[in-house]
This record gives sequence, C-alpha cells and structure tokens, in this order.
Amino acid sequence: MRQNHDQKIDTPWLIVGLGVSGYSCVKYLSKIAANFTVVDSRENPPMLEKLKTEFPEVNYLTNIDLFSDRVNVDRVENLVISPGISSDNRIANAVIQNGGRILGDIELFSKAVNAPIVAITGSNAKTTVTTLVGEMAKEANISVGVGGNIGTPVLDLLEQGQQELYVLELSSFQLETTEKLNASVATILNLSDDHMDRYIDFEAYKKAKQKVFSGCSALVINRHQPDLVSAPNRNKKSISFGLDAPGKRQLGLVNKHDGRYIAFEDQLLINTKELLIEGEHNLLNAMAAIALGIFVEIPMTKMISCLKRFRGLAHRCEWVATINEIRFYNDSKATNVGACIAALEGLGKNQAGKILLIAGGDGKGSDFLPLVEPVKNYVSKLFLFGRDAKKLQTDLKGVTVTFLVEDLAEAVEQAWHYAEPKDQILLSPACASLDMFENYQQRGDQFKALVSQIEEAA
Ligand code: UMA
Ligand code: ADP
Repeated sequence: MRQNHDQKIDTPWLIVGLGVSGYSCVKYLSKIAANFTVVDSRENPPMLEKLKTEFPEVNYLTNIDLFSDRVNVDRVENLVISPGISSDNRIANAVIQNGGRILGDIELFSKAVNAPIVAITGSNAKTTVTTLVGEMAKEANISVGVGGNIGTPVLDLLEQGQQELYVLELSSFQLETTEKLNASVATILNLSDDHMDRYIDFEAYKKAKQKVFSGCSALVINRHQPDLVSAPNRNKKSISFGLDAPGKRQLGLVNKHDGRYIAFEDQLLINTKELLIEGEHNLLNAMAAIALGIFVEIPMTKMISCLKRFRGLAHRCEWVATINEIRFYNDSKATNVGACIAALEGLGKNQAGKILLIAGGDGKGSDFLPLVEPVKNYVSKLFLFGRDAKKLQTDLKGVTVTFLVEDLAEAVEQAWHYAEPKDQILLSPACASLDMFENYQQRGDQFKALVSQIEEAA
C-alpha cells in the first residue's frame, strides 16, 4: 500500500532513493550540515535499517509514490536524485517548476574535490578500463580513489581523505544529473543500444552520455565512433584510439615481424602477445586506459608493466574450464547486444570450432538485429532462455539452429550435449539478468557451478 495521506517536505534539501548512492548522500549532507529529508518509493529500501541506526535524527518517508501529487515540495531547493530513478517524475518536475535544481551525487562530488578526475563512460568496457586506470595509478604510487557505477558511491571516496587522483566509472543515469563535471580527461569508450526502457531513443541516451565532457580539459576518443564527441568539445586537446595504425596524437596497432604492437604515434609500447586479456575489444580497452593515463601523467613504463599482469575481470569473457577440448566462457556481464557482439568476434575469429551461445534475459527494450551477422558467422547453436527469449528467437529467425530452454541449467546441459571438440560454449546473454537472478554475478556464478558439475562427471 502506498502512503495515502498528504506529505509536506519541510527541508531545503531532498534525497530521492535510499540505496547505496542515497545513503552516501545522507552521510555527505550531514557532514556539511545541510537540512534534508529522504524519500524512497520502496516500502523497505536497502539502507533503511542503517539510516535508522546511524542517523536517527534524519526525516525519511518510504513507500512514496513519486508520481503522486500528494507530496508537497514547495520548500525544496535542491533535489538529490539516485541514479536508479529517472528525473522524469512528478516530484522532480514540481521542484524545477518552483525554481529548485535537480542534481546527483556526481555533481556534489565534483564540487567537493580539488584533485584531477578521470571520467569514464560508454555502453561497454567501463569497469574494465576504470579498473585498469586505477591499477596503473597504483603501480605508479599515485594515491587514487576508484568509484562510481563500479560500486563504491563517489561521495564515499571522500571518507578516505583527498587522494591525488580520482578514476570514476559513470553511467548514463549518473550523468543525467551532472551539469559540470570538470574532469581532467573524459571519454565515451563506445556506444550501442542499452537502457532503451529508460530513454525515448538512442539520441537521448547518447545525450546523457555526452554530459561526461562538461567542463573537461581533455578527451580520449574512439576513432571507430568519432561522432560520440559533442560539438562544443571537438576542439579540445585529445588522444584517439583504434585498431588501425596510429598517427599524431593517436594510439593504434602496428604489425611487425614478431607480432602486433600497441603503439603511441611512432613509439612501440607492447607486443599484444604479452597481454593476458583476450579479444580485439580488450586491445581497445588497453589503448583507452593508456590514453587516459597519459593525460593524468601516469608514467608510461608503469602503465605497460600494469598491462602485462592484468588478467581481466570475472564475468567478462572469463575462461572457466576446458573439458574434452571444449572451452567454456562466462561473459555474464554482457548485459547488452554490443558486449555480446564483442565476445562473439573476440572468441570466434581464428578459431577452428564454432560457438554454442547461451543468451537471453531482460533485453531492456533493445533491438537484437545487430546480432544477426556475428551469430551467422560464428554460432552453430543458440540456446535461449528468460523473458526476451522469444524476441531473440524472432529477431534471429533462420540465422542458426535455435533451442528455447527453461533456464540456464537446461541451456548448459543442452550445449554440452551438442558441443564437439574445439567448440566453445559461451554464456553471453545480451540481456540483463534481473528477470531470473539477483544480478549478473549470480548468473555467472551459477554458470560456473554448472560447468564444475560437468567437469566432475566427465
Ligand atoms: N529504486 C526504487 N525507488 C526508489 C529508489 C530506487 O524503486 O525510490 C530502485 C531503482 O529503480 C533501481 C534500484 O532501486 O532498480 C537501485 O537504484 P538506486 O538508485 O538506489 O541504486 P544504488 O543502490 O544507489 O546504486 C547505484 C547504481 N545503480 C543504478 O544505477 C541502478 C549502481 O550501479 C552503482 O554501483 C551505485 O549507485 C554506486 O554509484 C549498478 C547498476 O546496475 C551496478 N548500474 C547500471 C548499469 O551498470 O547498467 C546503470
Ligand atoms: P561495463 O562496466 O561498461 O558494463 P565491463 O568492463 O564490465 O563494462 O564489460 C561489460 C561487457 O562488455 C563484458 O561482457 C565485456 O566482455 C564486454 N566488453 C568489454 N570491453 C568491450 C568493448 N571495448 N566493446 C564491447 N564490449 C566490451
């Protein structure tokens, strides 16, 4: 049941959402002695118990309908909204109409710090590149705070005292409410359909992402998608990255007799054979991290030594096991079509066998047609489950042999049944997991457990 009586917010600040971001804002606003209230549409938001114990004096309202006109926000001047909630709701609109402003935790953070910020967004590769830049800074003994969409709310980073550098992974949701980020260097790594259940169209999603450049001093640009940079930022200093040979202010690939090298202008940096991360997409990620690092003066030697030992992250094209010459990969973090294409191209090229692909879940309103070409090229059998299995089946009709299955367990069982030596069994769902799992980690962990069972029985 929703609150059915009128509510008046009596404070100049209002925090919407009591998840980890909302709670980090509670701590921050308390510290700067702002007078605020917290609301959440859920009956029992995740951080409620913590709020009651640690901040018993704070006013809060739960089970609030953000679209109802029963909440009076006439006194609210600053509405701090959590990323999971769109600003297109009645409470936010009323605050704007009254001359108030909408902001998020990223805006508060950027006003509070003096140290340089590396700002990273994109549809895919954010966590990989953010982690890499953070590790590169540590390798160079630079004190660094790494946070944002990656998991630690940015305002929580301030609790460790000011660092020499901040590396932030930013989602389009977080950028929507960020007017001036003032990053030392900012990038949109790549862009493909995602979160189409939140945005009217791709342009609206792109516009949110482009806020990462607001007030930035320098840019890192993907040469394969140059139109991601918004017009007012095109004349700023920049370094680009791409899979072709590099020119001036460019990172790229150079072929030599002993292999392919990542190079900056005419300087060879590392033979790609020395990297532990697989796939062409990870070469782009390595180059993007180096380009970002150059702008915040991480020494090149440190960046290269870091790259040589970086093994990649769990659930991202992660090799799990090889059983009877059949390789299993967990790419549960492929929650959109772009990531699935990268996995198919990364694992499919130069392989003798075929890929048996396990996909499906919540497609977040995306179009699956861009999968047709890579599925045709690399996939011998497709196993689909979850909410959008039928939509995937329709969009990929006639492209390869397709099976609709009940769940992940049946998908793995069937894939193992059909796989032949040299094949690869790949979980790369192209969809979010939330229709059947708590999160992508649980989906990936279940996949790994199912593979272990096969290994034990084999
Ligand atoms: N919610 C309500 N009512 C409310 C407030 C929230 O129903 O009043 C729901 C939201 O719709 C959402 C969930 O609660 O489904 C969580 O939303 P939130 O804004 O409270 O999220 P936080 O717990 O603060 O976590 C957020 C990011 N989550 C989202 O953007 C949904 C986390 O990214 C991020 O790590 C964290 O802040 C710290 O910065 C997660 C994520 O899924 C990993 N991000 C999306 C993605 O990567 O695709 C964008
Ligand atoms: P994000 O934080 O943006 O979701 P991750 O580094 O967690 O990015 O990777 C998410 C998914 O995207 C994984 O499936 C991963 O294999 C894939 N991926 C990684 N780098 C790229 C890239 N450059 N282009 C496309 N997909 C990528």
